[in-house]
Amino acid sequence: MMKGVFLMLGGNLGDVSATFNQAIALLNASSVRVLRCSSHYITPAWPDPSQPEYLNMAVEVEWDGTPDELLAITQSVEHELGRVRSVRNANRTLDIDIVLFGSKLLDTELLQVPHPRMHERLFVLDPLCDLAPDFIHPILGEKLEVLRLSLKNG
Ligand code: A4P
Ligand code: MG
Repeated sequence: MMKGVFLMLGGNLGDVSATFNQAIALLNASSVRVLRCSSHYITPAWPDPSQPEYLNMAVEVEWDGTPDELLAITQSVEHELGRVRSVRNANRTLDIDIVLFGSKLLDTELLQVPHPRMHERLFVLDPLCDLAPDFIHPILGEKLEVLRLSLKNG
């Protein structure tokens, strides 16, 4: 079983908190097991803060398959919960990103892991540090909590 797999959930349309609960139920009903959940964070929309605020949360999952198989499941959950893909950074009911897959590095057409922008985003690092502040970023070689504090303190 693969541990240290972290997903980032985000959304800014509809009742996002309810959508998160449904997403967790759908993941658990598939072959993904949700182990731990962060708090919910209300965050300004990036890059355009005039858009509706987001709710973000991180979850740690246990997963026995490949990263591509996990992506297929997270995308089907997004789809089932009303996500319509349009332009990049469009408002959405639910986005699920695979932010970390243990210490694995992936850079394919389908999947970049660690998520290439995770260390620039408090809306990712705040929830993630609820769960794994001491996890070492596999490229940057720093603890997530150190990355979070340096971003927060500019
Ligand atoms: N993809 C590549 N790597 C990954 C990964 N690690 N996890 C590919 C998931 N997917 C990955 O994603 C487009 C393609 O990225 C997928 O087909 C997959 O093969 P998408 O979910 O359709 O599009 P997107 O989410 O609009 O694009 P992207 O690049 O994921 O956007 P970001 O950078 O994740 O930003 N503001 C706040 N406050 N909170 C947010 O959560 N999220 C975004 C999305 C913008 N602003 C936000 C938030
Ligand atoms: Mg996405």
